[in-house]
Amino acid sequence: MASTQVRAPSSLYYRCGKQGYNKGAAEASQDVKNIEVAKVFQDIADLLELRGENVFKIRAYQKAARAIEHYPKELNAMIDEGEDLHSIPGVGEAIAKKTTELITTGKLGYYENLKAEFPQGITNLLAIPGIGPKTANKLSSELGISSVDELERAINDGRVAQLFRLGEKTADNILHQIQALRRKDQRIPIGEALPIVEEIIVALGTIPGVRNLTPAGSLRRFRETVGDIDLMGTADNPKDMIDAFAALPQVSQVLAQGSTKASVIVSGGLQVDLRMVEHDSFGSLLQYFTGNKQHNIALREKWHKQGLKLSEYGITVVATGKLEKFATEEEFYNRLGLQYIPPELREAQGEIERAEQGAIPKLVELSDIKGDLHTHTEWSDGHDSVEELARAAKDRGYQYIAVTEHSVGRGIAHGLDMERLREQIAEIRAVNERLTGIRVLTGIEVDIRADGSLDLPHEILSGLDIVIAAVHSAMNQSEEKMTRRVIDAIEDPDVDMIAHPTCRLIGEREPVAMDLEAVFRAAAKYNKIVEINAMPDRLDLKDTHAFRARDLGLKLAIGTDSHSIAHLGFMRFGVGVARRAWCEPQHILNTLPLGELLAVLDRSNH
Ligand code: DGT
Ligand code: CA
Ligand code: CA
Repeated sequence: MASTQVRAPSSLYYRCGKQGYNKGAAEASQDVKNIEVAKVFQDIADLLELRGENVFKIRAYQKAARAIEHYPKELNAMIDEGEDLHSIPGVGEAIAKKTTELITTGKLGYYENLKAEFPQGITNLLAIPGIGPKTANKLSSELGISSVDELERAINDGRVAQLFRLGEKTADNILHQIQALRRKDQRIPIGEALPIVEEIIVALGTIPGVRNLTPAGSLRRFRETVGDIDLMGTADNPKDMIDAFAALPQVSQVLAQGSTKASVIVSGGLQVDLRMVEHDSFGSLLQYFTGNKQHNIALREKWHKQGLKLSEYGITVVATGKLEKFATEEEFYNRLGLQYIPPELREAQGEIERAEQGAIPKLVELSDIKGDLHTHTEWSDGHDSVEELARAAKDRGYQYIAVTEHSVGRGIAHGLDMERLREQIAEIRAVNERLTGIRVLTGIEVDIRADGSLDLPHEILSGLDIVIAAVHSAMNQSEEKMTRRVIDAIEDPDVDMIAHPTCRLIGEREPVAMDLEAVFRAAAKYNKIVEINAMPDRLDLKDTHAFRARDLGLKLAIGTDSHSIAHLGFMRFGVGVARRAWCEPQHILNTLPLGELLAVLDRSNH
């Protein structure tokens, strides 16, 4: 596929641009991912809307698309295992049938026929966030645009601006979204990359004589997206490892293969580089390839002046030519008179100076986390029951978990109104009576309406253990309006925490226009918590924002926004963001034990 297409919905392989890699059609039947199925149903909904179809029919496809996109298990695996797709909420008879056709044949007849009714390429335009059927139709019929590239050209030469009433602004906004999509095309969110590399590590870990398999590079530093995966390891016989690596079933193309290193492309188009050294040199290797580049260059230049040469093999004393090897990174940093620097801090942002002073803090770790403050269950758009979630939280060693469904407000699937929230509170009480060793907190993720008011009244909010407020609609408001809107929520005495403050979706939706500094100052003034949302496609606050929030002394909490028990595992991505923001346990509220947490949440103390 040409890199000129942005998430071309007519194709199932939307992230192949960078390597120019394309799967053979014969593979399609085994490997249609949930996100790709969701895309097809979203397209169908868009095309039906374009055709002016009945709104319930359109909604059914939208709902199915959302449910499938967030479903914790791959549908192709479910079909292979003979599992019933009806068990997925929002998937009825007709959709299950279409899904099966799509996954087993790689094509959906209904979709192909529907597309044939419209100008070619219109779904390419609909795939751009912010372009609805009306706009797409106009661009297609009046300007003859059928691809993202053509659209970009038409924006740049002013034709798009001429077409719309709010010309310049609309055109600018579209361009912005195109650029965001392009970026996503080239970098993979960490949430997708980490499971891929973990699978590879498990597969290679069974080979005799292998040790130290560790991802390096941006993945180890927990950057929110990665350009490729750098995998390091040591082995008694490196050649065996390299051969096994190149022969993995995940590998679709071998780019290079030598005796100690190899580069491959795995399904989805991601490049993985493996490097092997001898056991006693692992520390230097890992340090060198963890980066980032600026961190390494700064170290190298500083110690070069002191007569040491740093490389992936070790440290050479220039005067004698002697190479010192390091089995661990700790020994490597200590040899330079430095405190160990955690990978998340290696961004050339002053960490080397701090390490010289012995002033690197002890960063928060996953094991410090005592509970999750942001989750959904089957009561709204989640997948599991309150009790299942509570048991899973207990299994993770948590002391508490807050159930925070969406409120009923517009645009959110199955939001709770007062009455259903009351029913849920009763169920949570019952679960708390049945279970020991875990406390389920009552809560809500209440919608902040466009005018800044909350979607549920004080009457019900005041009785909850935790009230999270968040924006889910009218995201195109002006900076001034959006800032005011969120600060209104912060000022509301019922609100404890602001969730995913910027509303961005990595590579898909730009952050809302908002004066984050003003929001932070309001949160500080009213002593409100700001979330680091750990969902890997959100990571919101992001690292630099969380750094600033911590600096301002704000209370931060890491929430997974889980929609199933599997998502509780997202916590590590939030911890990664917090570590990149130099957070220690004391900066993260949900490192507190239950009693202390409840004291902080007690609104009579605010
Ligand atoms: P990415 O893959 O774009 O997400 O970012 P990284 O940081 O993983 O970069 P990558 O894969 O190009 O290289 C991995 C690490 O190897 C990088 O963080 C530092 C090290 N490295 C790469 N090139 C150089 C270089 O020219 N000099 C030095 N000192 N280190 C380098
Ligand atoms: Ca990399
Ligand atoms: Ca690399």
